[in-house]
Amino acid sequence: MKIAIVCYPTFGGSGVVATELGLELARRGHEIHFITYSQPVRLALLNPNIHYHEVNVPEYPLFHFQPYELALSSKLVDMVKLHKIELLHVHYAIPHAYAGYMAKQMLKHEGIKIPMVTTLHGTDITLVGSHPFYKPAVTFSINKSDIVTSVSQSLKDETYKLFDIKKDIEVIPNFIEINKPRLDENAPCQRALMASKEERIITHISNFRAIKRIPDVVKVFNKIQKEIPAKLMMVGEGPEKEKAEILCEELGISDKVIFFGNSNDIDKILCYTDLFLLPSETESFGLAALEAMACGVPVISSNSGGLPEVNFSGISGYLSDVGDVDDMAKNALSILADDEELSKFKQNALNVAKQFDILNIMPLYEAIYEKALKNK
Ligand code: GMT
Repeated sequence: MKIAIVCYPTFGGSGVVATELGLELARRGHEIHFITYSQPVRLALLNPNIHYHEVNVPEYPLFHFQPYELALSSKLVDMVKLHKIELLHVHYAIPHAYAGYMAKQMLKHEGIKIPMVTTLHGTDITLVGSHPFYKPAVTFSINKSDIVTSVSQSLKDETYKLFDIKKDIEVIPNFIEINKPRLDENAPCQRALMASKEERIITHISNFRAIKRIPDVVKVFNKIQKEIPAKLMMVGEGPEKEKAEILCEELGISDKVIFFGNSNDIDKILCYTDLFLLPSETESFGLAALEAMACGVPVISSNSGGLPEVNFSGISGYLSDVGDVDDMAKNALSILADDEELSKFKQNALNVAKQFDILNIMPLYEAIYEKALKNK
């Protein structure tokens, strides 16, 4: 199949999922065209089936806001015609489903029928999309998609609750490539550089937005390090980062916390991690937790949104109510304080992650593409 993938090219989960999906489809022989405003961070153009087309938005001083949706829908029309693309798969409803719908309409006028699959990722529904300023356009473009998927049952339920959706939403969970080589053959895990032998290493990875409840990460770690020797790795950039640095200083734990900024070396950090913290206000899925589990790292998370569909409490880690830092710290210590318990949870985390292996999930996407093409 010839498929156009539209996504946000940044470090966010939706862009990562879209990129990994495209890479795997290309390995399976499909021709994949990424159409976005810059090259997705995890996209290596190493496969002849992978193409990248940049959406350029000319700056015009008259405009207060440059019309990205217009440029994207025009680019989609041009690329569909030029490369004979058969299907659009847009990730994140805003504004991609809307731009995709416009492209479909323009192409229809030229006698070209192309189906559109829209994948809902989370904040496009929960935080941003349900805002009254966007809601009519988001509702419309979801209803006008040929097939709609969501990354968890929780997000599907939420979408029906918040919008007047007339379409079936198919749940296709996010995935991970379990068997990919995670470390360089010549560069083994560098745990010794980060912490001493008796210290436990705890990691948080996110875009440091308020929804991630960054102060809870620091507070949970603070409680842990009072009981056992430990270090905290904070990976990512975002508006809450400075606040977290200040909180670490106030708590007198700055020497035990390392702020990495954004990193493309997530696997290198996860290889020496003992426990992952994700206390978010909500997560439609929690891809970061799955990435940790795939490296055999148990997860302490909140129980909101789709997190219980990924992190199985008492097995791959524990779930607590949002904001309950005492419970999170207690659960973390119950895993970390005992070597045997820790290795049991590590093994379990990996076993749960295997359920989300790309090889299990990819046929679900291929099946919906075939369905969309058949019904076009
Ligand atoms: O919240 C983020 O970290 C970014 C956000 C995005 O839009 O890329 O992530 C959302 O999509 C991910 C991939 O499907 C999910 O794993 C995240 O849980 C989801 N974030 C939220 O729902 C807050």
